[in-house]
Parts: sequence; structure tokens; C-alpha cells
Amino acid sequence: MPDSDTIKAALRAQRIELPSWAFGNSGTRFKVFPQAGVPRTPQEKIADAAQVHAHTGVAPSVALHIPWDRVDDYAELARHAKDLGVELGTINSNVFQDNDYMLGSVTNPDPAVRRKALGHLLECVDIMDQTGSRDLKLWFSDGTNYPGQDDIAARQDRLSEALHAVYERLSADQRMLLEYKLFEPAFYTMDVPDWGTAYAHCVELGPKAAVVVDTGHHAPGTNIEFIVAVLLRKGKLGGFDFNSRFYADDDLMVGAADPFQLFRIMAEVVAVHALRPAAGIAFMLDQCHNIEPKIPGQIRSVLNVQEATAKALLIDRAALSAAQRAGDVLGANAVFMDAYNTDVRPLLAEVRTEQGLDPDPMAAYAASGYAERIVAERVGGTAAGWGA
Ligand code: PSV
Ligand code: MN
Repeated sequence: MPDSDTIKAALRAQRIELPSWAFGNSGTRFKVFPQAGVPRTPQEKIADAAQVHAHTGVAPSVALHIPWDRVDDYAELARHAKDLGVELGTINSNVFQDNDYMLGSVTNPDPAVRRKALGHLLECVDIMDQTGSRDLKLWFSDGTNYPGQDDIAARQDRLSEALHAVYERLSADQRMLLEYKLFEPAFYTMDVPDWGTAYAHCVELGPKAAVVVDTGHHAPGTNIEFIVAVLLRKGKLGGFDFNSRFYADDDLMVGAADPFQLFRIMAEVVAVHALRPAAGIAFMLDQCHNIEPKIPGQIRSVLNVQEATAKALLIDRAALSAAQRAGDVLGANAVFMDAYNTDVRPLLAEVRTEQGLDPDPMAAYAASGYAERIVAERVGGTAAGWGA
């Protein structure tokens, strides 16, 4: 087993990126229940994200979603983030909410719509230049609902053309992360439905393109850690959109529905030493807090990722590989499960105390008075929400 100093150092170095949209109002297509104190501006979303970092110490960056987080001056927004102790992270493009995109964005049969969508993606790279962001995350809602509706292969050609144009625009230190999703909003075909399709495009593009695994974007029962292991082996895992799901793309708090799955995923990451920020895997949250308070929802999510990571770090790798080599099926499984069944909360509390943080981030946030302050201060204006 790695010694506890090594485990603690790895936990201290861990980085988890927060999504700006987690702090705005969200809901389902049936109802959005507004919450008091919700940010009205990207600046206020960043202020809330900074609270999560202040109490956890491992969430120093905030992803933006364009146009939800559109501002006149991105360099100024980056300075605002820095003043609050965080930085701007991944830029998420949005080519799924405009009326023009009913039949697709970059794969739309109409070249004018494709040009418009590409224009937005290139604008996102312009924004990255100003924010200093490394990663552009691309998710396409493109697809079809009915057999025969459009030419499946032609849509792949159109997708490839757009991806190449964006790829060419990236600077040497920028990357493109391509996200896949099984279904929704399209129900017959999605143009990037699975890791294989995303991987094929990323290989064709080159080293600056890699796949994003959104944990909510698979069919029930999919072995996600297998996908993670394969992508890591090929150097094509760009990052995660963490969340958890019971049924489809539920966007619930990561580790809430299936903490064992999260542990199994982190075990694959740790196995190849890909936890270190230098390994280039972006550990992002992609969640919505529809009925729970948002800032504590994000803190809880960060803690869940930390707990899964700590357990993964506790796996006795020497004992595991000895058991595997010996064909000791039950022994190997026991080593794995011993790590999972360890209560890592005292270890994480110790790490926080050593970092000068409160050992209990949830309680520390509740006691901070921040929640009451934003409810009192954020009066008037329009609360940020899905789509704004
Ligand atoms: C799509 O379902 C997705 O996972 C993509 O990452 C989008 O950018 C995000 O959700 C919007 O919340
Ligand atoms: Mn996602």
C-alpha cells in the first residue's frame, strides 16, 4: 500500500473543476423551482464557485458555458476570478439552443446553419485566448429522430469537417475535448453517440483532441471504467464530466447514485498515475442542483469525488497484482473491496486540517453565513438559469 504521506500528497494535488451552470436555477422540462440568492451574472456564479474552493481546497477553476456566461470583457472576468482565488477553466460551446439547430448544428443539412454553428465554435476559441483556458469542450445535440431522416454517413462527414476547422484554429497549448451521449435530444441517431465515435474523430484530428466521458451519458449497465481504461491506454482520455444517474442523463450529484462505480472509475485513473494534474485529465463536474441548495450541492459533490479518489489510492497495488498474477480471483477482489470499504473520511479530514481548512467543509460553509448573505444581497435582476 502507498504510504500515507504519498496518499495525502496526491489528495492535496487533486483538482476538480466546477461548472458555472451548477449555481444557476435549473430543473426539468416540467418545472424549474427557483431558489433564493441564485447568481444573476457570471461574476456572481464565479463568486459562488470560489466558496466551494475556499472550503474544499481542491476546486480552483470554473468552467464557462457560452452564451450562458457571455460577457463583454473575458480578460476582466478572468481577473475577477483570480481576485476571488479561482481561475476560469474549460470553455463549453453551446450549439443546441438556437432555433436554427432543430435539424442539427455542425451536421445540419443546410450549409448556412453549419457555417453559423462553426462560427460559434470558433468564437469559443477566441474566448479561450482571452481567458487563458486550455480546453474547449464540444457537445453536439445533433442527430435524427427517424430512420431515413438524413444520411448518417454524410452527417459524419459534416461533423468531421467542422471539427477539423476548429482543430486548425487551436493554438499549440489548447485542446479540444469531444463529448459523446447515447441519446437525447435526438432519439434515433446521435451524431456522437458513444466513445468509439468520439475516439475515431479524435484520432483523425490529432494529439490536441481527446474524448470526454460524461458519466451520465451511457446506457444502463455500461461498464464505464472499461471505457476509461481503454481511453487512458490510448492517451485519448481528455477528461470527465462527473455526475450521477439512476435512469438517463439525470445530472445528479456525482457519487450519489453509485459511489462504487465512481470508485471503480477512479481506480483506473489512479492505476496509471493519471490523477496528477500534469497527466492532463480534466476532472470536471457537470451537474444541476434542481431541488437541493447549489453551493452545498457542489461541496458535497467535490467531497464524493475526493472520497472515491482516496479509496482508489488506498488499493494495495502490490497485493492486487500478486493476486492477479497468481490467478487468485477471490484474493484480488478482496484487495479491491478492502480499499472500497475503508472509511476515508478521517483521512480526508486530516488532509484538510493540515492544509489549514476546516475538516468538515459542509459544516464550515453552513456556519459561514454566505448563504444568508447572498439571499439578502441578491435582490432584483434576473436569476441565472438554464439558458441564461
Ligand atoms: C449534455 O447533456 C451535457 O452533458 C453537455 O456537457 C452540455 O454542455 C451540458 O450537458 C449542459 O448542461
Ligand atoms: Mn456533459
